[in-house]
Amino acid sequence: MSDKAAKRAKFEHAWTRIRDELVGYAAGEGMPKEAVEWYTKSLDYNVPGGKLNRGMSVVDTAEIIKGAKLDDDEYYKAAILGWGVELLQAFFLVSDDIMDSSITRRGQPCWYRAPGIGMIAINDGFMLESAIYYLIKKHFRSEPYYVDLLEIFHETTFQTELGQLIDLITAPEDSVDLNKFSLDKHRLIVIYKTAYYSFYLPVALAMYMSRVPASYELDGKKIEPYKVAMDILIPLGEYFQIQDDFLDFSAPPEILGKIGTDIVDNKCSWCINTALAVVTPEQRAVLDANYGKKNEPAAEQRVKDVFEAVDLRGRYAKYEAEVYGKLNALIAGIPEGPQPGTLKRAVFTSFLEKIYKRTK
Ligand code: DMA
Ligand code: MG
Ligand code: MG
Ligand code: MG
Repeated sequence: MSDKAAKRAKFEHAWTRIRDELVGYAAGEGMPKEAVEWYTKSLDYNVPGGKLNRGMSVVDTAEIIKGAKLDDDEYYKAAILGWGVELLQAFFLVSDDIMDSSITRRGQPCWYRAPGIGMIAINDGFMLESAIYYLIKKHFRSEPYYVDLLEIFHETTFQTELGQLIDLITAPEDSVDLNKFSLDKHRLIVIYKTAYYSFYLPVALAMYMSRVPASYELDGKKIEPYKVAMDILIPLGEYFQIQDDFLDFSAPPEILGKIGTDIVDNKCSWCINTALAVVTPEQRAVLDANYGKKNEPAAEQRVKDVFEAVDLRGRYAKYEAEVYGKLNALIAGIPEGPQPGTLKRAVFTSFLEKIYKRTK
């Protein structure tokens, strides 16, 4: 087994324990067998099947900050926070797929489309979120940073929901107006809907757990490590969502695990914004007439043809090479010393390497 596969297996093993704690709670409350089985099925279906970048970044960050292997207790604590991020993600995805009318996720039907589920999926989403706070209370209640954990989960949840709101109201179902899109609007949407919870949250959780203080001195300079982390993780998250937008258009669903819906859903995505900046008047007319059209596969195909004609793939490759250089330069500028318990550049390079040139 490769090092990477072993790490993933260890993290997945922690999930079986966490899942049993959650199911045990529902059973211990005297819930009927059917309810316990329903919750178990929802947890199994929605939480563990993804790439686990977010969750494993909590463990990786804690280890990098410590500068040594985590002991068993430290590992399990970091894994609980990591799976907390994955639970939050599962909650967002279950609801996102309903709101985006998506078909598949992680190579299987979206939860609300799975047999016998339907709109009960909304409550299942809430129960995925509530699991986070059950776990944190159980395992971190007596830690001095308990309130920090609660606050960061709550704040990033609120930020993500604001992001989802602007994502959705910028994409009305019944009125397509491409003049309303811009890369500035896109940046605001993706920072709120993706960057805070996917990038800042995992790293900040590991920093709290590792007792990284709000500020410290390095070579006579005052460092505010949470701010330093935010300043690099937000652009990293923006890059990640641009990848998501590009893959929505370009990736084969059998590799991506989901069928793209951005064109049909009238989304203010990186693809449409990038195309709008370079199209001819004729191509623009095609986009105006065919973007955001439901149940019209031919219309979606015409939009895709324009995306190909303006070489969106080449433009994306150029963007990715450039942003990779810029992010590495930003990371190189992060002040770091040898002291354990302080921020290290490897936290960010490790995260960047997880996503660079991803195809799913
Ligand atoms: C993802 O936006 C944001 C959240 C908070 C789930 P999206 O709809 O582009 O995600 P996906 O492409 O995975 O449906
Ligand atoms: Mg979606
Ligand atoms: Mg969405
Ligand atoms: Mg997407």
